[in-house]
Amino acid sequence: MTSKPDKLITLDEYIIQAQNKFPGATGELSQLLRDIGLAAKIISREVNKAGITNLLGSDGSSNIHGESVKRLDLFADQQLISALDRSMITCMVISEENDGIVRLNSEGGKYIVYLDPLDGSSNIDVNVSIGSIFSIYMRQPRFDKKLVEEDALQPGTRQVAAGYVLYGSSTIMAYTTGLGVSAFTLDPSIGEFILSDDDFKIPKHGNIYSINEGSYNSWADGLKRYIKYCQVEDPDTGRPYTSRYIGSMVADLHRTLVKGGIFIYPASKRYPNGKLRLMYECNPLSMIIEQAGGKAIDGEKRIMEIQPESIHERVPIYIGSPDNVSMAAEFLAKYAMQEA
Ligand code: AHM
Ligand code: MG
Repeated sequence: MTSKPDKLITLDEYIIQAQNKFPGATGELSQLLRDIGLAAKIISREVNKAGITNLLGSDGSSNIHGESVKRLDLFADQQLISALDRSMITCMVISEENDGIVRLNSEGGKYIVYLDPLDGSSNIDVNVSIGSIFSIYMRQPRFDKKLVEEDALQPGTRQVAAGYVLYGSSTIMAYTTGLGVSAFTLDPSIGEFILSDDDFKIPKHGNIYSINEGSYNSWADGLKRYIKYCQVEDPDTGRPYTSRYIGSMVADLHRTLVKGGIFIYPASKRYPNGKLRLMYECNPLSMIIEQAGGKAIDGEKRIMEIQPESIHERVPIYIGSPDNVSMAAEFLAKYAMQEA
């Protein structure tokens, strides 16, 4: 469910208009969002021509001109980090592509940004949708004024903004600053993101479930039974549901936002804590989904209330339409009690 704008507004205009509603705003968060928008346009351009410029290759390979090329995910990482570095507002970046924290030139900058520069990397080589994810926190004041990794270990409820860019059949950027979700579509002919949906809302219930069923045998009993419930025929509740799984979280989440349903990446034998990362995959997409009226839990607890212990930690996730997520949680709770 979306709310279509009645006139053409670019991402930059929209961000400035939103900022003007808060007279005391410094404009720094607006600048940060515009920096991410600019990097997204550059990444989108490279994603679209990746096949011809050899960006699909590994680090150290050469393109047809004999120039050395970077992998697309490293390229995306560099574009986003240098865009954030230029405006001197962000003090620290944590990215899936870097083991430790990345200190930027502006040590005094007031924002900390988490990035998954190019999510869905296994889909890069097969021309399937991929995405970038970002999550923004304020730096908390410290008595010694030093900048340390612990400054970044804040629960998702403290995010001041979060969003994603989906490089699909068109490039879409969606973000929230805690006042609903806005989405923009890139018009490549003018190189601008144009507001396509203001105040995005997820359907309360959806008929699609999304999970990698290859790990079925090692799931919790409650999850096995919930997925069977999704598959049982019951026309009154729209079952059997449809199964859809792209393998790029951003793409699976965008579909869930538009059409409703549930996306799950559970704990399994291979991934005892789930595969997806709390800080730069689950928290930002949970903020988007909650702002759109949905729910995101780890099976029991709200994802955004988890106190992180490390910057790259993983967490199981059940996310999507509120009715679907609540139903999945009921199955998990009921059969966990029976297993205990
Ligand atoms: P990545 O960050 O290495 O790309 O991994 C994250 C991706 C998600 O986008 C997606 O939901 C998941 O991995 C798919 O994993 P699997 O192939 O195990 O189903
Ligand atoms: Mg990822």
